[in-house]
Amino acid sequence: MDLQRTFAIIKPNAVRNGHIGEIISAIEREGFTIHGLRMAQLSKELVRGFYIDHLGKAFYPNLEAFMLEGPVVLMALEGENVIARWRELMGATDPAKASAGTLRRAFGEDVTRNAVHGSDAPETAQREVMYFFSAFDLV
Ligand code: DAT
Ligand code: MG
Repeated sequence: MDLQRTFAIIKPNAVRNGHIGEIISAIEREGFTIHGLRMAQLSKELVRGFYIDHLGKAFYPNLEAFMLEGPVVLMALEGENVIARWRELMGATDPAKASAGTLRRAFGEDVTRNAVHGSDAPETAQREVMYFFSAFDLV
């Protein structure tokens, strides 16, 4: 038993293309509990702080511009081994390499515009949930 929490984002392309419902359906079908959820239009500062580990990388400017293109859906998810299972449901970072049936394969356009985010470890999950949600927002 390892009941975990993770942080997920439905990125601007998936929101704009009308895939919020399908992505949330996949989350519910998988049996994860949504304990925080809200929409936001991110700012440069918020994106920088969120992707702090990628700030100096060559792809960062494109990533930042993409994340500012439109509103996103922010979610805190809970479930058995949810960190790895949500990443499995998302698929590989590059949609072209993601397995059939994954969200990035279905809704991603390229490695930058890959439709969804998921934390990669318990420490980052904790940091990312607290970055966007106050305790008050979490049920
Ligand atoms: P993931 O989102 O699968 O955890 P990551 O943490 O390595 O991947 O990178 C964060 C985001 O940055 C990723 O979702 C899309 C973008 N990114 C990563 N590698 C990239 C690359 N080589 N070219 C363009 N964008 C990239
Ligand atoms: Mg990552």
